[in-house]
Amino acid sequence: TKEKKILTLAGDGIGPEVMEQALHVLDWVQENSDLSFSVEKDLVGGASIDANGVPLTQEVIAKAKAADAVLFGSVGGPKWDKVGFDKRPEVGIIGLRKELGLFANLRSAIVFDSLIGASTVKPEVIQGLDLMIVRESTGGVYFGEPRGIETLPDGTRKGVNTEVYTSVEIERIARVAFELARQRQNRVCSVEKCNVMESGLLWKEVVTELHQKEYSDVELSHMLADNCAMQLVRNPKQFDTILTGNLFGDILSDLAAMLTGSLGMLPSATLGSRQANGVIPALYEPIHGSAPDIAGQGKANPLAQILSLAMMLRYSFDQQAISEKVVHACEAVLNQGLRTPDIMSDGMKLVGTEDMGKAVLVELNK
Ligand code: NAD
Ligand code: K
Ligand code: MN
Repeated sequence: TKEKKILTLAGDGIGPEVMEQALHVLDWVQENSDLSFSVEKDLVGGASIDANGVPLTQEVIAKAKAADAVLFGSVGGPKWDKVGFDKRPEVGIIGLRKELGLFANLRSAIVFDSLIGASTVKPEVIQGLDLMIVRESTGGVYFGEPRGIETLPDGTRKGVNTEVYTSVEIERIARVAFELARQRQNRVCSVEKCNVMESGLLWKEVVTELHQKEYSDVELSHMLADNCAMQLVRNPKQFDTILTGNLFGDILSDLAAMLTGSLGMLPSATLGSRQANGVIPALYEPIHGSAPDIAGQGKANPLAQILSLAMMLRYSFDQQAISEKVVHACEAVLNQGLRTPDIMSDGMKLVGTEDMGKAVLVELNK
């Protein structure tokens, strides 16, 4: 099979520590399948500021565009707090999203049986949970015009933001959700507030039309965003794939993440539109940041980074079986009672980043 190009950008803080473990897993995948990868490593964020003076170089942008997928770590840290707003490490990830046109943010909430106690929600409500939120992330009220703060003639001040979605933006994100659902349980729940917002009305119309035209094999339902928030807490297992806009997706995906109770366990992906060469630009990263408070101590949880790699295998390279094998290996080490400090509980065995990564490899080799 054709060699796939992967660009890895580990970034700052715990980024390189957890990336190292993910790369061991990637080596294993290469040795134990007919897949072959060329892996290129480069700098982003604070690490790039230190080496190149900017958080994201043109060279890295070009490499990312030429890659089949980007595996990203995390950027940021107190060391770079004093650089200008437009030069801060976080521009590394924001710039990549913009340059690659990554408009679809995918966040999954998976609950592993052995970590059920880490959630504040009753075990029976979340046991076996596996849901995916597809959030539009380059449009909506965070970007709509007009925006700003103005002072009216009578001295009253007014803050304005505008929710804007075009049919083109809605259709392309809906497409991502439908395609994804086909690789999952084939169910999409589209979430808006069409009862009070015209943009929501258009959203529902466009999603319904696209569904009828091209995706009628997928089960589609609609839900108002406030009800969705309630349902996510009441009975999250009713959902497979949730499709929603930027604002509601921001809030609902944080809510869904906390159903699982552990930041160090959660992977994510951001995707763009299929290019002329057939490649869908994609960046995979853990949802957690660079965790400066524990960086350099060898105790970061590498599982979110490894699970981000599993997402890459599934959604960029269509390798469901190997992807599941990696997820199951992570599950198995948790079942053995191995825990990094962030997920530690009574009676479990405390391990560091390195040992957690090694244990995953031992499982994979079984
Ligand atoms: P954070 O996710 O880095 O850390 C929050 C808390 O969770 C910390 O106590 C940290 O120790 C812990 N934690 C996070 N990941 C962990 C892991 N894998 N294992 C064990 N514990 C873990 O969020 P923050 O503290 O708000 O931000 C720190 C820096 O990261 C900031 O500069 C922020 O801008 C950046 N950040 C970057 C990204 C990204 O690269 N996409 C995302 C979020 C935050
Ligand atoms: K990250
Ligand atoms: Mn948010």
